[in-house]
Amino acid sequence: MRYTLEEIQTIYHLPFTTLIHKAQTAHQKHQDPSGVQLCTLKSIKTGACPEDCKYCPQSAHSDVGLEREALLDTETIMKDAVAAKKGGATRFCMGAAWRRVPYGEQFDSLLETVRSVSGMGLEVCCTLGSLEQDQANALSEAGCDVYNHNLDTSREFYSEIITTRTYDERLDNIRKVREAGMEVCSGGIIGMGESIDDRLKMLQELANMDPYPDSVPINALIACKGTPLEDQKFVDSFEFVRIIATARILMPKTMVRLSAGRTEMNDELQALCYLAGANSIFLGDKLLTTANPDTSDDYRLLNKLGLKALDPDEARAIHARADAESASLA
Ligand code: SAM
Ligand code: DTB
Ligand code: SF4
Repeated sequence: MRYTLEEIQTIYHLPFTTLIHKAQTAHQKHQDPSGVQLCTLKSIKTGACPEDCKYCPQSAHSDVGLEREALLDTETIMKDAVAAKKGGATRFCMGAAWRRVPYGEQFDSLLETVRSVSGMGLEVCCTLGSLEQDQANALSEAGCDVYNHNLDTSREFYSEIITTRTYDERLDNIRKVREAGMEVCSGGIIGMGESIDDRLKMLQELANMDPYPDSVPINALIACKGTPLEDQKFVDSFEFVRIIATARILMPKTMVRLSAGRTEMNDELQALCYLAGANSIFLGDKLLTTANPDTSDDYRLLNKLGLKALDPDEARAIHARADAESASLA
């Protein structure tokens, strides 16, 4: 189904009550309404990234005072993976501040890490920058289930934020990920100074992919000191919730991840995001380089709301059932 921008604008600007109702209707049909996917992030190669993404504390073009780190070895990463599993995460996401994934020793070490984490029974996600097709294939074969590669914003606003790569390079990389048989995780950042239409155009790009991404992370900009976006105000709560709801309506089968920015959100706002169709979060006190809420606070809120950790097998069964129902109605 190809959405026009006008159709998406109509959804986004619905009365808030109707918007949430529509998002919930899609959510109740296609998702486990009581399940929240718990993912843990680990920065496996930090800082000194040659890309000039204005939002990112890891860009070498920013001056954040971040300690740079070489690629971590398998043993070190496995300690975090074990802790993540103990903490209740079902997916372990590894991020590297690379423009392109390197070949040679570093890639071999990465593959060993992927095999080890996958062998523990955790879903594995990697976000490492641009890949060659043979690297995508090798990652997939080693057990990487998902690759995260965000569009981040609209095609039109992209060059305001990043000049060292193009939107088409991003889309091309996503095609390689699919070709290799990995799930696609792709979303963006809200609150960088883009217009509402830029946000909707980003959702349009994502929703019109065939198929659309399996997960869509929606990040609220964390304005880090030393980045060109350090003075951006935190995104308006209701604009943020509207984006989550619109994403849920356009992509009913995707996992909508309430990603960066939760430390700035109170319980009520996070609950609104769940109501709008978010069903995935990062669990653990750190994202890649910035803070995330305490795990105990996250569990406290989930308990208060009667939500629980999503069982990946149960989620797949619900998705398949909803698909079969939709097919029989078609
Ligand atoms: N280097 C790889 C890439 O760019 O695809 C992977 C790591 S990169 C840090 C992953 C994502 O983190 C970015 O696409 C962006 O959406 C998000 N991100 C980075 N800095 C952020 C910030 N300050 N606030 C919110 N999201 C951020
Ligand atoms: C995504 O969309 N958000 C995560 C994950 N994918 C890799 C990263 C958020 C990073 C926030 C800034 C930091 O901690 O460095
Ligand atoms: Fe590098 Fe990714 Fe940060 Fe851009 S977002 S500077 S590519 S780590």
